[in-house]
Amino acid sequence: MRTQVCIIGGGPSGLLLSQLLHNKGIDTIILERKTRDYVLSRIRAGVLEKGFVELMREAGVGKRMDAKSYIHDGTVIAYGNEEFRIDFTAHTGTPVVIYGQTELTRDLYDAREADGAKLIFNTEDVAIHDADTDTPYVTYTVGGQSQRIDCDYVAGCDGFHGVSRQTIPSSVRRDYEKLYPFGWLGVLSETPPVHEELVYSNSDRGFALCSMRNANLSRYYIQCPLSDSPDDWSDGKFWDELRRRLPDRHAESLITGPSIEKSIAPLRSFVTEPMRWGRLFLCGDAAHIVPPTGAKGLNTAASDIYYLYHAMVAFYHDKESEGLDRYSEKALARIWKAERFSWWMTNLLHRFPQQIEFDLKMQRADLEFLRENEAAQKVLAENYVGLPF
Ligand code: RFL
Ligand code: PHB
Repeated sequence: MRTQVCIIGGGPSGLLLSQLLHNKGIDTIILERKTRDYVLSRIRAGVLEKGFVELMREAGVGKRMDAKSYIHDGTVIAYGNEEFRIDFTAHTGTPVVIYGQTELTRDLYDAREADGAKLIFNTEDVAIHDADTDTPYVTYTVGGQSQRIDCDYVAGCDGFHGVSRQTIPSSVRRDYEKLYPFGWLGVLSETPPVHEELVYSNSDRGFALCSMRNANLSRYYIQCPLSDSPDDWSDGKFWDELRRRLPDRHAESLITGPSIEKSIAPLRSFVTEPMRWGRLFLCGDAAHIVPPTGAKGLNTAASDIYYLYHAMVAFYHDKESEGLDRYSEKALARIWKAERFSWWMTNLLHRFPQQIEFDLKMQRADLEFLRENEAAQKVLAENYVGLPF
């Protein structure tokens, strides 16, 4: 088989790139290790930046998102029993959009399938060959049969555990990583959200986040030890712990119900450089991970896709290769700023095992400064709604 761009990974990054390129007459094949249902069962992001929303619209897949999403003009930050609000729209003119990654991925699959896209599921042993030459190709196995795809370019959109990043020789690649000494236990429940906006809470017992997908679907998270498993947390134990980590007024109005999903995610900051090796381009989680505290993961994937899509269109339509040559540099410049913001939000809001009294005083001073200082709130708002592409 032959295609112009072989895309490894059928998550949001791979699907969005494929859809955008297809609209510009550029042919792609997507190889996905799992099934569509499996990809759609992963509950992940919920907050979209304007840039992501605009890219979905540009891809022609914004209709359901525009009808079903919620606009949030601000967020609540709590510490102990105190709370304050940061008004994104007042500070930046831009709100954020609440629309689940599951829904967005479903929209992209529906659009790709309606266009007859070449989407190959259950692929095994995917390997990228000769990416540093002009004739790269990808091999894989499906249903016991070995296959080969020749292509102009490979887009590595296969997430943190994929093969694309590993294809870049260690003599070329440099990884930067920070692991945090806790995870997030997430619960999805068919209950009305405790508040109309997200609540990020720093409590003595650890971090908690109240988020949502719609008027009757709530998403809650609490910081937990990495050694915990979801089985250690009955629904009752989770709700009790969440209540204890929220200001009284939210704890009292929290409506609980059975969980419909419960999982633990470790927290990590990670960046690999460069994001391009020859004809291989890394996008999204394949190249970088942020701790979810700033809601940046999926949104950083969107800026990668934006740069790569425009670079590929310039190359195929106008024989202009500068965008491809500068892809890694441009993508990384934005990524590092999102890394900084996510790291800062994580430090501001979590309890760390090694924290001494002094560190706690610093955290509290940081929160009080943010509460009182308009300029500090503006900085948070600008980062939260997304820096320009
Ligand atoms: P994905 O979604 O991991 O998709 C990669 C796909 O590649 C496939 N794959 C392979 N396919 C073929 N061959 C191989 N060898 C392969 N290896 C892997 C996988 O099966 C998968 O389908 O990466 P992508 O597309 O780059 O998307 C990234 C986002 O999923 C991720 O950044 C966000 O979910 C992060 N994130 C959040 N981001 C936000 O912007 N806002 C949020 O509010 C937000 N909340 C979150 C989050 C992530 C979380 N977890 C669980 C890590 C909340 C949580 C709890
Ligand atoms: C979510 O709704 O899943 C969510 C929202 C905000 C975050 C992280 C996750 O910072």
